[in-house]
Amino acid sequence: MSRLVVVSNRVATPTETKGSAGGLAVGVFGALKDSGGVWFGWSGDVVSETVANQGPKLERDGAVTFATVGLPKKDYDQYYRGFSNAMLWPVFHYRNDLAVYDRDEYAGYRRVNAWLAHKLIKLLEPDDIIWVHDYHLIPFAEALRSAGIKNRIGFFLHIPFPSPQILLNIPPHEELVKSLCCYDVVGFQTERDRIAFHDYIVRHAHGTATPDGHIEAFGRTLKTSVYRIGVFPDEIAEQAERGEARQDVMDLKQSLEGRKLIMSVDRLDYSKGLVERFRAFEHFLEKSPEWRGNVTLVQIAPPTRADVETYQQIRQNLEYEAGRINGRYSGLDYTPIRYLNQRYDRWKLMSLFRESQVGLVTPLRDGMNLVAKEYIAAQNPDDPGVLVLSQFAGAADEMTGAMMVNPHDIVGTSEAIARALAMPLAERKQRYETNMIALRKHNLGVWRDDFLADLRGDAKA
Ligand code: ADQ
Repeated sequence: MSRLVVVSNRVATPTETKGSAGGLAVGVFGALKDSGGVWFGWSGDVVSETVANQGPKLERDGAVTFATVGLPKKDYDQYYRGFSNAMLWPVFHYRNDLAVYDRDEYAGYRRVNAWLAHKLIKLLEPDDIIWVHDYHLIPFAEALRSAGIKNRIGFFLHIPFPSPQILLNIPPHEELVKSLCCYDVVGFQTERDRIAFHDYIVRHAHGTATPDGHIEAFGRTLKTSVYRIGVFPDEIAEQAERGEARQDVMDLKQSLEGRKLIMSVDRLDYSKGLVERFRAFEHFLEKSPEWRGNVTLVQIAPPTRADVETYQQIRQNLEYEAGRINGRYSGLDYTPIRYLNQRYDRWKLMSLFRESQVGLVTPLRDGMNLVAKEYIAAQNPDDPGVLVLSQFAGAADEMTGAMMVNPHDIVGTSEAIARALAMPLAERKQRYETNMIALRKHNLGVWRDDFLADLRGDAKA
């Protein structure tokens, strides 16, 4: 079997891949271990030019080499904070209003992609297959191709692909799509993302796209497909059950004093619909006085990208909203929203999911949303909680047993919370079973193996 080379903006450390990190790191590491290979990308450190220009730092773990590089401040600002997170992220999440375009940042984005590609070339072998992840690295294959690299290269987009009318807001949209066409396989989370890409190819790039995903454009042919990212549900169930008896979880239970628990866990990001969620919970308390004092929303939201201005604003808005709602409905011994800006160990999150009666996952737009899937997998099959899920999360296509909401509809979401809290056991079990069938069908291993089979299989053709 040819070696696998994974390229992602951030590389999980060897310790993280041993289980404390999210499932994704564990899933990708599993594939690397099977075939042997390299995981290449940014270390997460901002370093001096001199340090950055040294070769990648190599750490070995069995057949897997972790190869990381630091980024100089200017590159971090232009490639990561700038074009990736102040332009691509908002537009791909349909938030043109928050996008900031700067030509220099875009040039920096391309320059860093080319620089990273050249660092990787020294580690490549002729029959390696290369799997590139996410929006930070769209031009990566193009840079490798211009250096004469002929290996099979695949790309997986973890976030939504916007419809063409939205994408056109990015001034260099054509260059970006042309760069994507330098891959051999391009994978999306959902069918609607793939169709949006096909639409652009046909309407704006004078290319062709067949329904089975064969694309011809910009003088290249490639395959597109949908690979739904998932979780390992049995592992999560086990973690959740084991954690139940641990002290932190017992303490939380005790502090609830018999109140029902609604759980929400997200990175602190404007795409996650947190303000709308808080308002829906407020509306629910307003309309259901019998629940005041009897239900607590725990919102866990660790800050991310704190040096991007829009992220500072969302943080302020949320603090204001949480304070306002708590001011309105708290009692001497009751706080309706517990809002926590921290990261937690995975087992703790899974156990909290298991303790709760409702999982409230209401992004305004999300590529997939793994929290929704983790929530289901963590439930006690004999007494499962209810997932209230945004129709705009990629996970909504599969989690058909969830109560679906439009997160912009504050009243609708508040009604769904009320229904979820009152739902009889038989209906909860039925919805849980429906979701579990889907979770097992498309677990994380299936996502990874299907993608790699397409990348490798095409290589045989
Ligand atoms: P994210 O936007 O980060 O991922 P999500 O899919 O929900 O969103 O994954 C977040 C992960 O981080 C989950 O595994 C969650 O448990 C974990 N996490 C969140 N808050 C945490 C906390 N406080 N402490 C510890 N862990 C925490 C992007 C896309 C998604 C897509 C994924 C994977 O935006 O749409 O589903 O990639 O493709």
